Amino acid sequence: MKISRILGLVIGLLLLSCSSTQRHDVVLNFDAPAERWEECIPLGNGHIGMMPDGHIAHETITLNDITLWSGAPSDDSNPLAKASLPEIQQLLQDGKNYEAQLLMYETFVCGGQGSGHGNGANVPFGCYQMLGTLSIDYGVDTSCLNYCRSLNLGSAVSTAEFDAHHHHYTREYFISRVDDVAVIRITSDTAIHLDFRLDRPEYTDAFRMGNSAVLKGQLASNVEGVEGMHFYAKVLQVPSDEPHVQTLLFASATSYMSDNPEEYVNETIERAVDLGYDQLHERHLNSYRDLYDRVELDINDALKEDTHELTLQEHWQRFLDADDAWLPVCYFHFGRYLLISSTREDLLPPNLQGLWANTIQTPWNGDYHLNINVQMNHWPCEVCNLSELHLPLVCYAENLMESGRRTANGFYGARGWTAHVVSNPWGFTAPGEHPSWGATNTGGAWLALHAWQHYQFTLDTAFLREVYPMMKEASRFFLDIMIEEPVHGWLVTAPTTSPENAFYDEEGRPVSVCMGSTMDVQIISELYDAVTEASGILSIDKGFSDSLQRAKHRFPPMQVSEQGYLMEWLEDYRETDPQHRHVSHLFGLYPGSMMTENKTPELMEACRQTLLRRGDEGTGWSRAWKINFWARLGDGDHAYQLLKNLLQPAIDSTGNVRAGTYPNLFCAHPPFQIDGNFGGTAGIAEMLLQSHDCAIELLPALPSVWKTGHFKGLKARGGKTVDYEW
Ligand code: FUC
Repeated sequence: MKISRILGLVIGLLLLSCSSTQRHDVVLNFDAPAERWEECIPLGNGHIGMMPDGHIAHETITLNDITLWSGAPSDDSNPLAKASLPEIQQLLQDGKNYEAQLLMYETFVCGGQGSGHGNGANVPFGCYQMLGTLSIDYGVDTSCLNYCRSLNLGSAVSTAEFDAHHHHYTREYFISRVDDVAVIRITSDTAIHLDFRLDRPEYTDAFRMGNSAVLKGQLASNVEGVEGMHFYAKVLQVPSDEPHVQTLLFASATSYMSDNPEEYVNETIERAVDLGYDQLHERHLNSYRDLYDRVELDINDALKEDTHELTLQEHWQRFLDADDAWLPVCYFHFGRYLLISSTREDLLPPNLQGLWANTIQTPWNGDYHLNINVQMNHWPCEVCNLSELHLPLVCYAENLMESGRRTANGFYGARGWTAHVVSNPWGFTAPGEHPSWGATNTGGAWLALHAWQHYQFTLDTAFLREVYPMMKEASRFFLDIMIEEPVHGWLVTAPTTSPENAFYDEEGRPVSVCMGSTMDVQIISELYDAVTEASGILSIDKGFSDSLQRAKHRFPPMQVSEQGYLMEWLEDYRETDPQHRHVSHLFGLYPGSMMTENKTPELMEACRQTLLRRGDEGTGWSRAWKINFWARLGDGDHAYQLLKNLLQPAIDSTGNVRAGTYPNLFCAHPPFQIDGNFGGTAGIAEMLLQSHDCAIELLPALPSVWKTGHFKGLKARGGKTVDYEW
C-alpha cells in the first residue's frame, strides 16, 4: 500500500470524529413541467412507481408495478447444444475458434425464441411493461406564474406549486413503502375540481367505478395453455368535504405477488383511507428515512450554501462550468433514493430501468441482464448502508437455481447451477438466442458473489449458512465443465466469451467464442475463494473446498500484453473494438478484489493501461464502471473525469441523445438504464472509502477539486460504519 494511503489511513483514524451536521435535504428543482418522460420526477416504493409530468391543466402520470411482466416459464432446452459440446470444445482446443463459433451459432443456443433479441413482449420470455397512465384534468388553463416542480430526496416527496387564476395551487406526490400506496394531494385557496382516468395501450379494461378509476387485465403468457399475469390497479379520489383539498390514492397488484390482486388493491386503499393523509405522510417519512438517513455526504460545503432556490439545471451548469460540488453530492444521494425507491425485500431487484418504464415493450425487455447490469444495480447496497436492499437480488438468484440446474445439466451435462446473460422473473437461465453475446455462462457465479459480499459487510453467519448451497452449486458447475487448455494444461471454461467483445483470428475473422476468457478466470477464482472461506467459517465441506483450491491452482494466470495492458483472452488477440463498453477483464479490479495494490502490485499498471486503451467514453453504465476502476487505482482525478463524463447532459444542444445523464438525473445508456445511476453512486463512495484490500482506506481516490467534506454512515467490510471529515 502506498505510503500516502497509509498516512491517509492514520490521519483518517485520528480524525474519525464527524461534527454533527444539521440536516440539509437535497432538493431537485425544475422551473417548468416536463416536456419529455426523462424530465419527469421518478417516485417509487420498490413495488409501485409513478412519474408525474407536472403539467398545469392536464397532467399525465406514468404508472408502474415492478412485477408486471408478460410471458411465462417455458422450456428453453435444446439437446443439440449438449450433443455438440464435445466437438465445440475440441475445436477450441485445436485453436479453431472460428469453426467452433460456426458450430455454436448452429447449436449452442436456447430452445425457442429466447429473449426475442430484446423484444420479448410477445414471446415466452416476455418483458417488463409499463402499467398504464393516470391522466388528470384540473380544470385550469395552462397559464400560470411562479411554477416550481421539485423532489426532496430527504423526504421522497415531490411537489408542484404555481399560481393560476390568482390562486395558489400545491400538488404533493409520494409513495409509501410501509403502506404500499401512492398519494397525490392537491391543495389550493379555492375549490378544486378535477377529473381523472386510467389508460393502458393493450390487454386491459379501463373503467370508472364511483370515485375510482380501475385498470384490470391479463397479459399474454405467449406459452400455449399457460395463464398470463393478471393485474389490477385503482386510483381512488378520496371523498372529502373540503373543496380546497383533493386526494388521490393509487395502488396496484399482480398475480405474481398476490393470489387476488383486486382484493389486495382494495384492502390497501381501504387501509390508506382509514389512516388518512397525515398518518400516511408520517408513516411514509418514517419508513423512508429509516433507510435514507443512514448516510450523509457533503463536499466543499455544497449543501450548506444557500442555494435551495436554484434549479437542478442551474446547479448542473455550475458543475460543468466550475466543478461545483452540489451536483455530485446530489447525484450520490439521488442514487440512494433510487435504490430505496426501486426495490424491496419481498419482491424483485431493480430491473434495467429500476421500476420506471413508459412503454409496453421496454428496451432489452427491461429484464435482468447478468453480465454487468443487474450486478451494477447493487453496487451501492453494502457501502451505502442499504444492505437489506441487496437481499432481493440474492433471493432472485436462489429462485433461478431450479432452472439453472436444468440448464447446467441440459446444455453442459454438469451438476450445480448456472445462468447466462439474460434472465427474467420466469427463471430463464439458458444461453441466449445468439452465442456472440449469449454464451457467457458466469451469470450465476457473479450473482453468488453478491451473496458473499453481503456476508463480508454484515458478518451474518446465519445468512451465510443459508446461501452457502447457492454459492457451492454455482462453483460446482465450473468444476464439471472446465477442460484442459492443451498448451499449458490450464483448467479453462469452454466455450465462453469475453462479454460482447470479439477479436480477429489469424485469418482476420471476427470471433467471440473462446476458452478461458480473463473475466471467467477472475469470477471463478473469486467464487472459489469465497466458497472456500465460507466453508471454513461454517466448518463444513472441507473436502469440497480443497477440490476448488486444487482446481484454482490450475487456472491461467493474469497475463500482461507486450503493449502493457491486461490480456482479455488467453492469447493477445487484437480486439474488434479496443474501446468496447465492457471492460470485463478488469472484473478483478472492480467489483472483484483479486487485483489490488497489496495482492498484485505487478498488475496495477496493466489495469491502468487497459483503462487508457478502453478510453473514457462508452455507454452510461460503462462510464460508471470506469469511475470505480479509477477509484480502485487510487486516481481520484481520473475517477472524477469519468464522473464528469457520466454527468454529461444526455441531450445535447441540438437535441440529440447521447450517453450521459438525462434532465431528471436518469442515466442514459441511451436509452434510460438505471445501472449507471447505481454504478455512479457506488463510484463516488469508492472514491471516499474502500475496504477490499486488507484495511479500511479513507479518501483512497479523492479528486483534487473536493477540498473539504464529510461523510457519515458509509460501511466497510466487517460490519464497520465509518464517519469521516476532511
Ligand atoms: C448488455 C450491454 C448493453 C446493454 C444491455 C442491457 O448487453 O452490453 O450495453 O446495457 O446489456
